[in-house]
Amino acid sequence: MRYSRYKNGFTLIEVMIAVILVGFAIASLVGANSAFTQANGAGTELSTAEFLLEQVKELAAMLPVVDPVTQLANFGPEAGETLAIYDDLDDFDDANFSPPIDAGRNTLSNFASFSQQVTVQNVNPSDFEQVAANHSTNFVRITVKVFQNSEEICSSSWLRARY
Ligand SMILES: [Ca+2]
Ligand SMILES: [Ca+2]
Repeated sequence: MRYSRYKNGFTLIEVMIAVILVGFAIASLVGANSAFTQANGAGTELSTAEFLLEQVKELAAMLPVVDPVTQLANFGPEAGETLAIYDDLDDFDDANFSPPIDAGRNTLSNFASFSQQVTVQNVNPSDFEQVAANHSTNFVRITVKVFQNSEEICSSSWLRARY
């Protein structure tokens, strides 16, 4: 019979080839797994940085563009204002929060290796790329950069208009 050789199972060579193939498969899975773990580590830093960026965005979204009392008289924090009572966007110009803060202005000591840097600039209404003198236009650009150990991890810029 032509197929009689196969009736008693696999030959030694076939078994050895199968063992080697399974070995290769396991080796490549182990390699892939450690690559995933590394990518995950970098992903955690990025998602933490993005979370910290969102906190500043949320906080900024609740504030008017200029101070409700002094209006255009002053760019930056008004006399006596500290983070706890900052009440307009330009109060946050040049602010650097290290450790970072959340949208409720609480210090996030758990993320002490991160910091948030905020810049607030007026921009030209006909060309938002062009920075204008403080309070000279109705548009401001807020830029937030999140650093980890002085390395920039992520940043975001957006515009607000004063009505
Ligand atoms: Ca203010
Ligand atoms: Ca102000």
